[in-house]
Amino acid sequence: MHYMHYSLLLTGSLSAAAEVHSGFCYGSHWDSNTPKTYDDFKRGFESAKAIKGAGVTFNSARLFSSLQWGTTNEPSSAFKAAIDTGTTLLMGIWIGAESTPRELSAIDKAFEQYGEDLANLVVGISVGSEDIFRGSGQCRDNNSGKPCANAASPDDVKSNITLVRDHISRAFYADLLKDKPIGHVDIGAFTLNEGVDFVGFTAYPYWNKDTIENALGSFQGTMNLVQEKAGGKPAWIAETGWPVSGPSTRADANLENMQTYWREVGCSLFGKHNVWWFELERDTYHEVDYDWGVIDVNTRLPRIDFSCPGTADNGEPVPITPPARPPPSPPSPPPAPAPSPPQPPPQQFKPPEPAIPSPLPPPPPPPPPAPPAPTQTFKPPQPAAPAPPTQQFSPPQPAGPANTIPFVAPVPAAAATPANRPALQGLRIPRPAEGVGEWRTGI
Ligand SMILES: *[C@@H]1O[C@H](CO)[C@@H](O)[C@H](O)[C@H]1NC(C)=O
Ligand SMILES: CC(=O)N[C@H]1CO[C@H](CO)[C@@H](O)[C@@H]1O
Repeated sequence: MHYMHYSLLLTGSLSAAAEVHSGFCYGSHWDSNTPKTYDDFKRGFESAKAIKGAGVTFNSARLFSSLQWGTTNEPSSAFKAAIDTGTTLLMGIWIGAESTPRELSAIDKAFEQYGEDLANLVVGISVGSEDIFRGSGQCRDNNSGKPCANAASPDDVKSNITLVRDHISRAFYADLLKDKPIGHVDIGAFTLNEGVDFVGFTAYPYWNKDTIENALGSFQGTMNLVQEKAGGKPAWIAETGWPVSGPSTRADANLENMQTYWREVGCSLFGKHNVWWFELERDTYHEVDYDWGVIDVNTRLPRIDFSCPGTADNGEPVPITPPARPPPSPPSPPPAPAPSPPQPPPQQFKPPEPAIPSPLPPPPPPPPPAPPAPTQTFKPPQPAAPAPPTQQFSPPQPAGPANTIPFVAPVPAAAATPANRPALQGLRIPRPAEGVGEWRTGI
């Protein structure tokens, strides 16, 4: 389609319009009490860039929100981390009657601080994420008949887009963003193609309860549907992935399938389409025990072999270096309650994807409700799946001086985080295995 300037990408002589973006989705918090800090984003962006062997550099980030989690209208610390690591951004605006104005205010502040440095990284701006799906009967019927939270009608989304366009066109940074596409991300079946410059979609054969054998066909079915509905507008893959753990139906959440999905679906897309994979490491989505991270958030080791057969990138795949774990910090007091916290992005209850045209038989009736998810058990790093014979895959190296990819030590909080949040400096992600707090958002 429109993004076939692959060879240009590899020679490094590309215009912005021709560039294809590859990266991951990044939530704004670890749990509702623990915002991601500048260091967290920076470490994530650096880890993503260290992934080799897939023929592309994973140097793009999709953000669901432009707000720093837990603040009223402070810009996300991801912006500075993106500038410092050269990471492009699919910026997100979490929409709602209250949250849209706050997001815009945070974006104003961000451009006040970073101006062109930030604008140069912006690939596009998504106004909303899966809101139309959450406003649909599909979501309600799959949520025990209760309306899904954070829902919007197509008209709501359109008027939010209009609001955002008007705001930006009158802002002091209007010129910096004048060529940046504004669009919306939703589940394929709820594609919005009015008032948008691009169509972002999420596609999850796992939620569609497809077997891994049918996952590629299912994904392609969704993409074809979206491209048809997009009517020539660019269609961007804003989220796709396969979980390593979580409830299993015919769609099994396990390591082997995560690997297969990367190799069959991911490798068929990288460098040809804009893709933001879900996700680099487990963050906000823990209502139940799902883990979609291609890197283990505990050990920071890669779970899968990232190499794609036959890529133009013949370099030896380099394993991601696990950074030294920060020293345990003393228990921190919970952050001061933010005045009316922003809407809970992004991954909440998510029923199976609505059916899409597909050659597959309909899924069997949903299984009976599962018992409460057990506390997550710590999983030791798993060996990566064997690489194809033509490509070398080096096993992950232990952290240490011999590492090939330097881990940049966290910068002092003063450089990046609001001065009023020293308590969060060095805060580690609470994990049930360590008996630190509850691994639930409560939202
Ligand atoms: C934006 O969408 C929300 C729903 O998410 C809606 O309540 C609000 O009215 C919309 N704002 C505008 C300006 O249309
Ligand atoms: C009414 C409705 O759309 N319900 C959907 C809930 O999810 C299942 C898949 O598990 C669909 O088959 C139903 O159509």
